[in-house]
Amino acid sequence: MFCFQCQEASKNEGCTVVGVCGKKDTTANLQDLLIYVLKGISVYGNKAKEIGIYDEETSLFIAKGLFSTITNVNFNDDKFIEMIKEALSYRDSLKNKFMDAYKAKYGEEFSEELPEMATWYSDDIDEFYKKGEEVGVLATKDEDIRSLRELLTYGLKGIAAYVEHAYVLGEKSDEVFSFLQEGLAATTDDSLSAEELIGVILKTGEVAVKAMAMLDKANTSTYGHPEPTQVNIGVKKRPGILVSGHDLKDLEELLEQSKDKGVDIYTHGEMLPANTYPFFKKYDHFVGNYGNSWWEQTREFESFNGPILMTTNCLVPPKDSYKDRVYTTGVVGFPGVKHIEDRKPGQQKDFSAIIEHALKCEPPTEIETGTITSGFARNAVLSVADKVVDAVNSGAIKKFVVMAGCEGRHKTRDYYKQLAQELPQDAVILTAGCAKYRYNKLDLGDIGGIPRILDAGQCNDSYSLVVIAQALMEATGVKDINELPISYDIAWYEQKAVAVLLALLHLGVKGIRLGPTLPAFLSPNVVKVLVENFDIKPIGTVAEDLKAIMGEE
Ligand code: FS2
Ligand code: SF4
Repeated sequence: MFCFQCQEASKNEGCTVVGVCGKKDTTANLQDLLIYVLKGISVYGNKAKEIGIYDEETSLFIAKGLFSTITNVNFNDDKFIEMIKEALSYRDSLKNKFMDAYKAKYGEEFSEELPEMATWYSDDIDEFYKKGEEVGVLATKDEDIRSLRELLTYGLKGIAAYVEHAYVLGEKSDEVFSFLQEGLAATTDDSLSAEELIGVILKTGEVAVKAMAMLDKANTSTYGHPEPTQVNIGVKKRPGILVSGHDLKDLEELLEQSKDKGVDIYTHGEMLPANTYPFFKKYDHFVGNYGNSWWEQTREFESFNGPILMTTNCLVPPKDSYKDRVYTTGVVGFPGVKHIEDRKPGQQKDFSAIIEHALKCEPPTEIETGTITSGFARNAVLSVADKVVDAVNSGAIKKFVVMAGCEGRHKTRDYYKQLAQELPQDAVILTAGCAKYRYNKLDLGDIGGIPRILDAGQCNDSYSLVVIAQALMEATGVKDINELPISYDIAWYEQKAVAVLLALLHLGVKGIRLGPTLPAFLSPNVVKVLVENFDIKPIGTVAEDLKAIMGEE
């Protein structure tokens, strides 16, 4: 195996024996083979589109396939074997449609030479494992082309997750779906120069903004606009079910099926912002958030005492002490962990097993009490836009610091807590994603009623931060996004953060600080391009960065 797609890649170079995330080498190789076949489908998909053939089911399959290979989503070899088989069948059916249409249109057989991923086939599982070893990241020998191809692929994985979430709520875009195939096909094209690949990567940022806007629309049109909310972090006396991940539809169906059953529902990690949606507030048994970000689950799932529903990333390989209480659903999977099947058309998923399980469990052990504030998504912030603009104009707010992104295990991430603590009283933190758990329980006060930590929601809600920046531009008459009093100090971990980063670059944002380390998949030359064109920089010390952020260097 060789994997370097996340921030915790071993030695910031790559995992080669087993993933720091717990991914086995066999799983990594099967994931590589799945990506390889998805690229093969995309080679045909791209060509088919040119002659007017588009298949939504195949597009959705590609999105789910990409999503399932994001860090901490699926650890189950059997699932990847099943998906590789399905992928080969999708590829061949699309190929046949394309070949027939081509012949009908041009009166001759299609005879262009195609890359191997468009033609390779096997139904032998041993061969899957073997082939997976050959077709991973290191198959591209040139370090810079490899870096660009992977940067592109990881951006596409992030977009795929947004697309899948939006699709479940009835929002879709042929343009975004098609771009997943265009981007994947570009990674197979040996004739593309580094400059041309960079062009596709920047377009990925543009499509990421569209995908994020689509997901925002899906969420807010289904569940209403998040409202500023004090979310309870203590526990109640009844048995509970803990819901983690990002999938709001799963939460909705679980809440509906569990009402009046004698159980309470709590959020964990990235599900916290669900507590701020008007739609979910109507459930009396939806009682708050338990614990912190994803990596603390090994301790917090233990003390929760009840069953846990993992709707998406981040799953940490569960300890035996609570493994029987973990349920996965959707694209998530782990060997030996119970999986709740997908919904059938027109029906809900069946959460009865997890509800019955909860009733046999002790209530959660309290680990903290009080509340945390969330719900400052775009609508809530824009509803106090006058107040915010006045505070900026009067100098009461000198700086907004976007500290969005991911959390992770590394001790170096204490940087974000310290920076939050040491930011001067006239700085406001804008956040989204699980990165906030480093500092969202600190009391940083407010500026004239505006909290100094504005939490827009999940990493999936980063679009809110874009809308807030654009609204500030409009209100202050600033023409260049970089003239706004906003500084970006992004924490990254997995591939959705890569999509968000590319979105920010597309919007022209310069001077982003990225930490706790720069991605292992960026070669020195690619870093150079990002520094020269976008002034991207790694985080420094808290003291240095504070000065620079506040414009005191
Ligand atoms: Fe956090 Fe993990 Fe949200 Fe990422 S829960 S790092 O995959 O999705 O951000
Ligand atoms: Fe390593 Fe991250 Fe890949 Fe897991 S996802 S194998 S931790 S680089």
